[in-house]
Amino acid sequence: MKRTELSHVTHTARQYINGRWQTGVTTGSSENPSDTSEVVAEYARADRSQTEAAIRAAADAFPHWRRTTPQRRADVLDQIGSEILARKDQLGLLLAREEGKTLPEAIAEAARAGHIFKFFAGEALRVGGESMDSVRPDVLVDVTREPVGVVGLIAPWNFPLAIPAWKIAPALAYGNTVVFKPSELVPACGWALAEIIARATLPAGTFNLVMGSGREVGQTIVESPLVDALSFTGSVATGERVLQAASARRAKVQLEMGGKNPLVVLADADLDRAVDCAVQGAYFSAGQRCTASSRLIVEASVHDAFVVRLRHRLAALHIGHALERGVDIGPVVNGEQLAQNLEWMTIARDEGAEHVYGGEALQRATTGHFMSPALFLAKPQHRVAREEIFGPIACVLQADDYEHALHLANDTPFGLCAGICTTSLKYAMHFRRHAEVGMTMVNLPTAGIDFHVPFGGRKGSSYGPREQGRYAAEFYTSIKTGYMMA
Ligand code: UN1
Repeated sequence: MKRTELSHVTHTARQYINGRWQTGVTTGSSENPSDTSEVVAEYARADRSQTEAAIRAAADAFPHWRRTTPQRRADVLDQIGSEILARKDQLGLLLAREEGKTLPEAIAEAARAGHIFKFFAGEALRVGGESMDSVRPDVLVDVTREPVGVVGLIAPWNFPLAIPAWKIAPALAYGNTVVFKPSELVPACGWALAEIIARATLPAGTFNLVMGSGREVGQTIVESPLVDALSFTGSVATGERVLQAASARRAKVQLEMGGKNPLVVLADADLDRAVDCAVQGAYFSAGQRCTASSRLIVEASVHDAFVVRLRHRLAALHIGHALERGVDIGPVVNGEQLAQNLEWMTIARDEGAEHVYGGEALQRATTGHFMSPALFLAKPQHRVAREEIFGPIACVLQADDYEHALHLANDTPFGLCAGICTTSLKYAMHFRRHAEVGMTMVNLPTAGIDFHVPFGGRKGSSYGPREQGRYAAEFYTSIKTGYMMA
């Protein structure tokens, strides 16, 4: 294992409020899920009043930031993007230590965050509108976009750089001011991002970082009348609460929540490719992605061959310390998640799903939350085939034919993404049209998406306008229609 000095350092992560680094009311710590003896960060935790101070700072900064020129906003975002890209190895190392993603995956995520800032630097210069003739004589009509105001951004732990980036970058690009709360499991990643943003010399209050519990910090952001828009990525249960609170006070809201994404494998698929898609989509990042393919829906005639090959591939995967070279899957994020995953193993067995492989807690040289990837043969009504697990556990459902596979794919309360492996253009095209999801993938894993196109789902997975790409403007701006006598 390659060990550098940086791979052991404990960071002191402070909050960034109104242009100043601040300690919190309490402190917390984050640990390395690959080696729980290692403290990654001691971080400042806010209470309600410190969170309110950050919100007020953002509200005070808004009138100025909204009037900055697109060039100024583009320069700021470009600078942030450049610094992230220049430091992607270091940021990736921090991410791998704090979240447990393998180092190559973590570095790729850091790079993704940099590219997102660069993309929105360009978008800041391209905020356009429409102009048209009125239905009345001699009247002009135009449609313009304006920033929404203060946006509260609540991010999860599983993409601790990319998801904050795809919320913060468009928020700033379109002239909003930000209160950002990272997950308590990954405060150092949130702080590292904030440090880079702080160096871009934004006016005080334009960007604020507050850390702490969802119950105190998150709830204060969600309920504050000064927060005009809320973007949340996380669990369905929390998302529901955010939605209730936001709609009660009519704040604009965007939610990205769970998934139980299908990967359909048809009889005519390139089976090696299909197994690759399943391994990558279901198990990489320890299955801790809302885009994970946790339901593998396989046509009967290739079912057994697919399961044999997949089982073989799973047995060959290396599970271990996220910084170790050659490791395919790191630990799961914490002890609670591991216990929950192991509980799912019991649930699946008890309800009659057939256990094919894995699902054991693993011992390694360091004490970490390691588990082997698990595979079940399930029935559509099994909980293991219906509920989001957020771990390296997937199940195979057998389908009689394409129509049955499509029916199974859509038979879920979720609708984030859906994949199909086939060599038939007819089925690929039909699936793209009829899958009840926000994103479809043909002969590709369901997880691992591009940063410059819309991201989001339907049904129970998402609420509100899409994130990412040019569509991010729908959430981060408000439309104004202007009429003028010519
Ligand atoms: C990806 O699959 O590349 O929480 C991104 C998640 C998603 C992001 C997935 N919001 O897993």
